Amino acid sequence: MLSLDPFLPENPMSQTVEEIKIASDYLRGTIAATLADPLQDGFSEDDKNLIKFHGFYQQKSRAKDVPEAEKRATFMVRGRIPGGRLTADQYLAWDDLGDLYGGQALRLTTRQAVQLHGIVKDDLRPLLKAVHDMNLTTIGACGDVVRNVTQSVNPRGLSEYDLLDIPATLLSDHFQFKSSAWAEIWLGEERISVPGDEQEPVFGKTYLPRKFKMAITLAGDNGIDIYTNDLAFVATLENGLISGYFVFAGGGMGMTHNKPETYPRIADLVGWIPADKLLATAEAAVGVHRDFGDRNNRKHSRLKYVIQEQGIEWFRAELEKRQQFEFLNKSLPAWNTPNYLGWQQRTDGTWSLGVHILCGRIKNSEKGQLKAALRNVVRKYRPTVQLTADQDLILQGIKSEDKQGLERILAESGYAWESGSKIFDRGLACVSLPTCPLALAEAERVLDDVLSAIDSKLEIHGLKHRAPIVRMTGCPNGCSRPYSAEIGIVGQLPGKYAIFLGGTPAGDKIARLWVQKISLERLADTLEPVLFRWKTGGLENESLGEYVQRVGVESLNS
Ligand code: SRM
Ligand code: SF4
Repeated sequence: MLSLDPFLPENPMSQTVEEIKIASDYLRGTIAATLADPLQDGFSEDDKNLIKFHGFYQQKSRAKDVPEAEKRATFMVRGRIPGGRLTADQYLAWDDLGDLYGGQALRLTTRQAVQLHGIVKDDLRPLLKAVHDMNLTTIGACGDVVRNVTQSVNPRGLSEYDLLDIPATLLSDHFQFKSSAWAEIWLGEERISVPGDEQEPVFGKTYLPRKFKMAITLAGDNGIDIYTNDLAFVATLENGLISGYFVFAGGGMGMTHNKPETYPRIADLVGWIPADKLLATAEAAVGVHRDFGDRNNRKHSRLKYVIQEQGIEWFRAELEKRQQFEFLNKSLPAWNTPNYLGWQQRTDGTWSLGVHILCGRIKNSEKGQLKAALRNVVRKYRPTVQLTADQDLILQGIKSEDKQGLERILAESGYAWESGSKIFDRGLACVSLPTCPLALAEAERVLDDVLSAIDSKLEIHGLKHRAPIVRMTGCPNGCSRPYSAEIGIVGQLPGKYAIFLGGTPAGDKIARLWVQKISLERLADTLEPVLFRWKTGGLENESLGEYVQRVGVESLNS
């Protein structure tokens, strides 16, 4: 029976994740034993929680045409790629791994990482070792720890953006868990620590109550949606160096339908810190989550609930006590979300090409040979690659004389890598069906049709060039950040969606629930009157989201 109190575990008799972490001997559990057992295709219920810390999830096909008894456990593996920065060799290595283990596909994520799906148990070890060999890892890509650190992209090769590489990597490395369980299990390294004697300096034995997400950007650039993170650092510059950071905390998207005690939240500005206080502040914020996050109810355990309930003043004071200095007040510059798609010249004279990839899915299909084309391009022209928080990628450092050849390879692939219409540029959908176990409705597989349908309404009203940001998810967890989009379409039931309105292009406002249980086929028709009202009632250059914020979601029903 489901608990009526959303803050109580659904089955109080079951081993909680907290107990599993404590009993795991620093994330070892029985993972190694299961790996060695040829009769098991998947891990025990307890270990299913632990493998997330190692960077992968156990899944099962949700295809209706395969009988349940025939379904085998498969795995989704996620990389930890700070700032989504890859060398040409690292991109090619991921591409190889997609061919070898991941169903000939890669999936770029909304946090600048790569995921592979459909992995079988016996392939986990060679796969994770291969990720290690490319000088990356899967450590802490999932689980109750600090996840992949996102960083604003740098298509123009500007030196001020390059400055973010060091703090992004520093944060990522500093908060990577220290247990040698990963190296023992996946690389076969010998255990050097004595059981019972191991230390996890920042997290402790029970790690964090829940996931913790960090982002870093330059003041004025919110291309990575910093307000949706637990903690974000927004760098200010002086004399060509980072002088300090605005610190934001308490963002998060996840909610549950019809449970108002769960909600998406945008981060608050805590204050400004000098550059040398970065790690101390990050440790203090992670420490507050570790010590005050709700360990009894995982639906209530994110830092956003601590901050919402205790107040931002309390949080600021707690951080100041822990880091032993005070935040300063500075005025925050206005936000932009710079476009990275298409060609841009870099400061060193070379070029970047931002490639639009629908839902981040890189594969060869009837829509074109995208995977093969990107592989050929990277092999031939050796660009560095930066993954974006909008599931795209940027090829960087292309010589002028190579531009034509590169475009030819992409054109010959038959894949529409230049998004045909503005609504596709920032349109996102989460993975959803068939792999995500939490999906209630389609997202990625229908995004193309949904965006096209809304686009045709925009065309009727002469609004195509002002297309709003549309993001879709298969459930309310918010993996494509629908609640910071101008139009958020959130799965409720198979074929039925709630529509949230009022996020803004700057990404600093939260969208609010407008209507529920709208069928897939009626989404665009339902939105059309709102588009019309925006067109006729909006101020000059006012985006749809800003319009909704001004008039209020409720007024759209009258
Ligand atoms: Fe997410 C859980 C996919 C970004 C909030 N997310 C999941 C799982 C692992 C489902 C599960 O728990 O079994 C999904 C795996 C699907 C699959 O088959 O691949 C999943 N999340 C994704 C990705 C791949 C979506 C995508 O299409 O790109 C993103 C991977 C990011 C990465 O590289 O690390 C992804 N997830 C996000 C984001 C966006 C972000 O961080 O910028 C959010 C909202 C921000 C936030 O964390 O609040 C997000 N994912 C969630 C939640 C809700 C957490 C909550 O506080 O309630 C869940 C459910 C959970 O953790 O229990 C979830
Ligand atoms: Fe799965 Fe829901 Fe995340 Fe989509 S939003 S990937 S359906 S958990």
